[in-house]
Amino acid sequence: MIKAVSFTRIWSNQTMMRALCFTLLLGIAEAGTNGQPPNVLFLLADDLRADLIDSAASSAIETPNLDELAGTGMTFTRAYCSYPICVVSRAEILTGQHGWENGIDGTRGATLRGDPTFWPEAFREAGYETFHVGKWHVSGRPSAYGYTDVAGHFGSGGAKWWEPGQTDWKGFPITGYKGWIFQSGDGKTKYPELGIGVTPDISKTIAEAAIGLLEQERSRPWMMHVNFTAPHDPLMMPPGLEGKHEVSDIPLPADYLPVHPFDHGNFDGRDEALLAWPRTEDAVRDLLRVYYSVVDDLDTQIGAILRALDQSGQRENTIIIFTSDHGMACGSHGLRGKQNQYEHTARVPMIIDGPSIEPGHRRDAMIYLRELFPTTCDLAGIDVPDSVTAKSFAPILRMEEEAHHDAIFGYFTNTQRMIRTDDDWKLIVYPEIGKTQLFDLGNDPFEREDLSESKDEGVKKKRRNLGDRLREWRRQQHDI
Ligand SMILES: [Ca+2]
Repeated sequence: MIKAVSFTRIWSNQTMMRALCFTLLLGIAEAGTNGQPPNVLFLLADDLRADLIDSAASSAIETPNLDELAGTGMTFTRAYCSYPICVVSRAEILTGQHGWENGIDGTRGATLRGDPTFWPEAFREAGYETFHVGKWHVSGRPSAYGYTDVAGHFGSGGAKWWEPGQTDWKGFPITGYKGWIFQSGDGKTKYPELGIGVTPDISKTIAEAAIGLLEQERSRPWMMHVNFTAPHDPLMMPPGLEGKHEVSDIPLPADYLPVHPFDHGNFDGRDEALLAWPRTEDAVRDLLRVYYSVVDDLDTQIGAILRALDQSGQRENTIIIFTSDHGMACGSHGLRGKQNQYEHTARVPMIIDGPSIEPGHRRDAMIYLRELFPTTCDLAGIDVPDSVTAKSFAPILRMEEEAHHDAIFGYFTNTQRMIRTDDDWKLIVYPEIGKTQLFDLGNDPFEREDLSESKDEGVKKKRRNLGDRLREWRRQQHDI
């Protein structure tokens, strides 16, 4: 238990100091159970496809702990990221703003614009303790974003910690998380003994850090962000799961293709280089075998965190959110990586459990990840900061409303723009190559048939309508 001990020690020293001098009175509405403000436990996966955790929609794997959470909470079947890479998506989550508002947008720049209030900052200002655990993938340190304490902080450790010869499960040189290590929140203390880069048991390490925090007595409400690295590459087989999935048992995705039919704007990207072209059936099955195993382990570790929350006696008064920063192709549409607008990547898993949330409901209201920030403020009775432009979907959680948006918009660099409408149609444009795709998601949920050249009058009208709406949105965003 060396890991748990070291994280607990880091945490304890910082928190004891703060507890001694902290006398802020809570200005929070009575939004939780017994008049107590609710805690917020935010569990964020990394590159996790939404279709893997939804047992009600016949998932390819079993995720008993997340299924249990879905049973007590609410599942959103049409939750979306705005921009399918880690940094931009996480910046949207933390600011409650679109990337073109906060400046971390992957198209026009990567410098934070304005002075937005960050998600944990809003809760800290309201009297919460706010914890960061796990992957840190925005600039600076968590303390600059409103986190009062850090445990199990996994971030870039600099060139010193890069070890040549590190490989993924297949023996290929790793290209992601080079030299990342666990460290203290201020980065001054490093823990290379816990592993350099992504390790086979990293989800367990992160979960243990979160559990260490949950086991602490505290007198104030808290928000905890637990950012896993799973199932981001490099994929490593978690201990004990080596034989769980056999390549021959893995079905190919319904949208499998050996090669994407055109350059969608990221053919030369790092993610696409992780799997040889063409993507053979066996290579995709083998990739999915280890990807599924990493998700199995993620589910187990989330189960451990939820058991610790149960044992702490705080479950009843905690809002629990499980989601991912975006999805992943893993062989779907001939792609390996994110950086695309298909459902397997743009859509994210989303389960929300908590006080006053009706158990076991599935909602098809269309929501964005960045809307979690104002939604949790709403649920906790905290004023939404002025800088937040995203719209709370708390009325959906409270069963007061059915619909939230009638269209969702996505983007990636200058190469992809997308609109997905409430009536299940999607238009993707690739401005730099003059290409358009149109999908009837109601009849073609796996986006296998591009209808953009259809002669059917109804379909042509749909294409014009979606094209007009997407252009109008782009004009509003000063994108064209
Ligand atoms: Ca990611």
